[in-house]
Amino acid sequence: MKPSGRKGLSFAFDLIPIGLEYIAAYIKDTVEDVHIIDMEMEHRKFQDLINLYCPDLVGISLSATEHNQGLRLAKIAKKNGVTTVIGGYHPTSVPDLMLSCPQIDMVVRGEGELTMRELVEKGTPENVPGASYKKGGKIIHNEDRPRIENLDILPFPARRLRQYSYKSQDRTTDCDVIMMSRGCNGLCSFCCEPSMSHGCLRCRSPENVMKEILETTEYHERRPLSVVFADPNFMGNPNRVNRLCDLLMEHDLNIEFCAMVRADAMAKSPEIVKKMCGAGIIKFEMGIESPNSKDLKSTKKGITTRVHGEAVRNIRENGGRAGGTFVIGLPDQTAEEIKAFPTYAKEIGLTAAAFGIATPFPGTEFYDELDKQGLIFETNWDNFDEMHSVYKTKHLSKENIEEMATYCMAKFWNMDTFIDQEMVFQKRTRRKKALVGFIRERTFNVGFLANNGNELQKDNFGQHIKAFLEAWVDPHVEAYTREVGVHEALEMTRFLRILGPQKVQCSLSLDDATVSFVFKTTKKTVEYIRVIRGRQDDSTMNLEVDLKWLSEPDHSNLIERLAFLFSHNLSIKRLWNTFRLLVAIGTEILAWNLRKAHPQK
Ligand code: B12
Ligand code: SF4
Repeated sequence: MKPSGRKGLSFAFDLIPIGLEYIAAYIKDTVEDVHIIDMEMEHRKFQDLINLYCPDLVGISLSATEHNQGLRLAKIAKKNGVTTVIGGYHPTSVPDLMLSCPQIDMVVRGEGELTMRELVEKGTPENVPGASYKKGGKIIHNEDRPRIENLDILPFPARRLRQYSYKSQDRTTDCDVIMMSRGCNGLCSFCCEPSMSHGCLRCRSPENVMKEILETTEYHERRPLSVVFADPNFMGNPNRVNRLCDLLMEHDLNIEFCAMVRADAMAKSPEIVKKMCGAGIIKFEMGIESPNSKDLKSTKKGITTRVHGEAVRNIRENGGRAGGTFVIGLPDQTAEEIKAFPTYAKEIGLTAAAFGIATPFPGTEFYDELDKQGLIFETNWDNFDEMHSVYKTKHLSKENIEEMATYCMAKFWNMDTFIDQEMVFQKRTRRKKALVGFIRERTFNVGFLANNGNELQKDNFGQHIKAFLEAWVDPHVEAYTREVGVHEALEMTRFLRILGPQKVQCSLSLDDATVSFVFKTTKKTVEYIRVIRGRQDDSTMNLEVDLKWLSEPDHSNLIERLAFLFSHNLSIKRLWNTFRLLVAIGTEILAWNLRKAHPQK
C-alpha cells in the first residue's frame, strides 16, 4: 500500500510506488496473490479492499509525510486481524517509533525485496536480517541485511500489477519510473541517502536497464512517455550512463527522460551530457542548494559554486532543461541571503528551480544536530514536506521562512524564465513552440502553484498570493523580453497578424493588491512584456483575473468569471480589440488541433 497525500513535487505529476512494484515482483511466485494499492489514485475505501482481497499481510511504504496516513491504514488492517509490515526511508530511520504503535507488527529496514520474501516464506520475522519486530512487549532489531550488490538479479518492477494510469503534469502523457542505480556516494547532511545506502552506489548494467526500458514502452503500448530515472545520483557511474545512451540511440523511442544528477558530474563530463540530451535524457534536477560556500560546506554537499555555472552551461548548450533545487532556511541563513537565491538561479542560467525548506529527516546528520539542541518544534509529520518550517533558526521565524519560499518561487518563475526555457528548447528541436502549447503549459503551472499553495498555507493562502504578486514585479522581465523577443521564442506569426498593434494588459488582483502584465505587440513582434504594480492607463484592452478563484476550484460560476475577465473593455474600440484577440486565439487553437490530428502536415 502507498498512503494518500500529495506533497511538493508530486503535485506536478503522479508518484509511482516503484519500491512496492520491486517487492511485488520479487515475492510474486511465493505468494498466492499480491496487489499494489495506491491510495492517492484509489477510489475505493481501504475497508472495502480488505473485504475484497482478504489479505494475510498488509505492507505499507512510508516517507515522513506519509507517517500519519500510513498509521491510519495500518490501524484499519489491524482491526481486521491482518498482520502489518512497513518499509521505506522513514521507517528505516525510526523503527522504534513505528513499532511503538500497536498497529505496526514489523518494520523492514533498508532494501525490501529479500527481507520481504524471507518474511513471507518463513511466516515469522525471527532471525530475518533487516527486520525489526515486537516480542513479549520488547522491540527486537535483527542484524542489518547486506545491500544487494548486483542489482541485475532483481526482476523488473511488477508494472503489470498496476491498477492505475499514472500521468505526467499535462495529464495526457503516460509517465513511468526506472532506476538505473541505488544509493549515492554523497554525504549531504540533510539527505537520508547516507544512512540508507551508507555512501555506497550500485549500478545496473546498461543492457539490463535498456531491456526494462523496452519492456516499459511495450507496457505503455508505445505511446509517448515521460520517464523519471529515480536514482538519487544518476551520474554516479558516468561510464554506464554513456553506454546506456549508446543503447538508447539504437532505438527510435518516443520517451522524454528526467534524471537527478550532481552538478559536479555534469560539469566534469560535457561529452556525456551532450550524449544524454541526444538520447532523450533532457531534463535534469541538480541539488544546487545555495550560492553561498558556507551553506555548501555546512551541508557537506562536497561541491563548490564554480561547478554550478559549468554544469548548467553544459546542459543548456545541448538544449536540455537545467533544473536546480535550493535549500532555504538553514540554521544561520538570513532573509537577505535567501532573497538572493532566485537571482542566482537566473544568473547561472537554470531553466527550472525549486526552493525547498530545510527539513531535518530522522536518520540524517542534520536531524541529530537539531534534535540534540532541542530546536525541532514541529510534531506533525505531515509538515515534514520541505514546504513548512519545522525547527527554530537563528534569524528567521517560521512565517518568515515560509514566506521566503513563496518569494523565491515567484521571483524565479516569471515570464523571462518561461521564455528562456523556450529559447533553450529551440536549440534541441530547431523549432519554435506553438503559442497554444505554451499557454497550455502555463495553465498547468498555475494549477501546480494553486494546489501547492493551498496545501502549503491553507489558512494563509491570501498572504502568500500577495507575496507572490509582490515578487513578480521585476524590471528584468521587460529588459529580457525586449532583448530576446518573445516572437523569436514562440510561433505566433498568424496570431500577431490578427491581433495587430496592441497593449494587452492582464491584471491579477487579490483584495487591494494588483499586478499587471502588459504585452506590447506589433503586427509582427512582441516588443516587450512589462510587469507592474497596479495598472497602466494606456492599454488597448484589459483582462481581469481575481485570484480568489485559485482557492475556489469550483467552476460552476464559469460564466460569471468569464464576464469579469472582459469586464473592463466596454468601449467600442476595446470590444473590437477583444474580438480580435478572441479570433486570434481561436485560430491558434484550431490550427493546434488540426496539427495534432494530422501531425505529418
Ligand atoms: C525518486 C525520488 C522522488 C521522486 C519520486 C518518483 C516516483 N516514484 O514517482 C520525486 C522527485 C517525485 C520525489 C518527490 C518527493 N520526495 Co523524493 N526521493 C526520491 C529518491 C531520490 C529515490 C526514491 C526511490 O524511488 N527509491 C527507489 C525505490 C526502489 O526505493 P524505495 O521506494 O525506498 O523502496 C525500497 C525500500 O525503501 C523498501 N521499501 C519501501 N517501501 C516499502 C514497504 C514495505 C512493506 C517493505 C517491506 C519495504 C519497503 O524496499 C524498496 C525496494 O528495495 C529519494 C532518495 C534521495 N536520496 O533523494 C527521495 C526521497 C524519498 N524523497 C524525499 C522527499 C522529502 C520528497 C518530497 C516531499 C520532496 C518535495 N518537497 O517535493 C516529495 C514527496 C512527494 C510525496 N510523497 O507526495 C525524501 C523522503 C524523506 C523521508 N524520510 O521521508 C527522500 C529520502 C530524499 C531525502 N530528503 O533524503 N522524490
Ligand atoms: S548528492 Fe543528493 S542523493 Fe547524494 S547524499 Fe547528497 S543530496 Fe543525497
